Amino acid sequence: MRKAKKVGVLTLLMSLMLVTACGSNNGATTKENANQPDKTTTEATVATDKKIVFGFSQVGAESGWRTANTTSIQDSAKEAGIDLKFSDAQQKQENQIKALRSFIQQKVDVIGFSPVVESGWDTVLKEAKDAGIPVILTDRSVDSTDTSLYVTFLGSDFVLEGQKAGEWLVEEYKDTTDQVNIVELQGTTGSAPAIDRKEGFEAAIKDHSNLKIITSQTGDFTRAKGKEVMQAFLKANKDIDVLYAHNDDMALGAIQAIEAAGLKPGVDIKIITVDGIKDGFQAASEGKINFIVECNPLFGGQLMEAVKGVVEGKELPKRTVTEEGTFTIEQAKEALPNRKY
Ligand code: GYE
Repeated sequence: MRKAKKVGVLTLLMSLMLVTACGSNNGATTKENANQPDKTTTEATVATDKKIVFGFSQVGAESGWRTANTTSIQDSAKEAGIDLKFSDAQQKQENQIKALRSFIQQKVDVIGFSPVVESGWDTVLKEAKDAGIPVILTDRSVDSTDTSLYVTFLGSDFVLEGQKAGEWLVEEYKDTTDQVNIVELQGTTGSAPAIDRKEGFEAAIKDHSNLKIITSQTGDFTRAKGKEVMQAFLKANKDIDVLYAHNDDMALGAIQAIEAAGLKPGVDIKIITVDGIKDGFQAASEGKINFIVECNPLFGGQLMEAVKGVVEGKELPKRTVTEEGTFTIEQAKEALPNRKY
């Protein structure tokens, strides 16, 4: 089972690397041969060949996952020879709407964005549609009932991630009927990963009445907030057994609060997280995080393929789910040296 999952992740990584390798090679060839007379035509073709202009609105830089995602998108655009107009919304929907409107005004070829929250996109998406600009959703989706407002959605299955987290917990406590007190650090309020990771987790533990979420609050996917909210949790509750954090960064902040309170993360309080950034793996290999559900941000290559596909008029699947695994402390130790993000 795990082996199969690992193979899936490996295949994905290898295909991403392949896309990367092909892209950089092409660029190098054009430059290297620039002085050779028989390449003049190549140069002329490159010069007149209109580059695809891709406007992308990113959520922000709130987490290690996000910065890895941004790097992947920027590097892949360069490798694919796509002109990327990148805009950082600093976790604010109004900034994203402004960015999308500006892309429409600039008449970019394709718009991409990772919606900070699920709701409230219909108007601006209709504006893009009326302007004839196709929209690709990445990472997070929208709750619009009109799916014609975007061409394709590329990203993880967040409900499944929450479910994997909950299933580990059920297994971990299968031999006890004592109450297990869980505290939950949610992601950004109203965001798809916060909503879905909560839903999947709750569904997985619902038949085990001793597994109880005693308190749940947003930590906005950041370390600082994760620390602050965990401090408040620890003040209000003397008996916390488990922390379920919707991402590594919040858990890493919470670990500082737990240690400051004189408790041992991973032992006195078991910790489950989502993402699988290097710092998370580091904490897991030190035994401070007990279980990581992977969420892969390295889909820049796939995204650029989709951008090109849309421009070429190819039919794209409405939904592409990124493949992901899970890691216990032992598995995290083994995988840490080869983590790519
Ligand atoms: O888990 C979190 C980031 O949308 C999957 O956003 C993404 C989430 C990721 O801030 O770390």
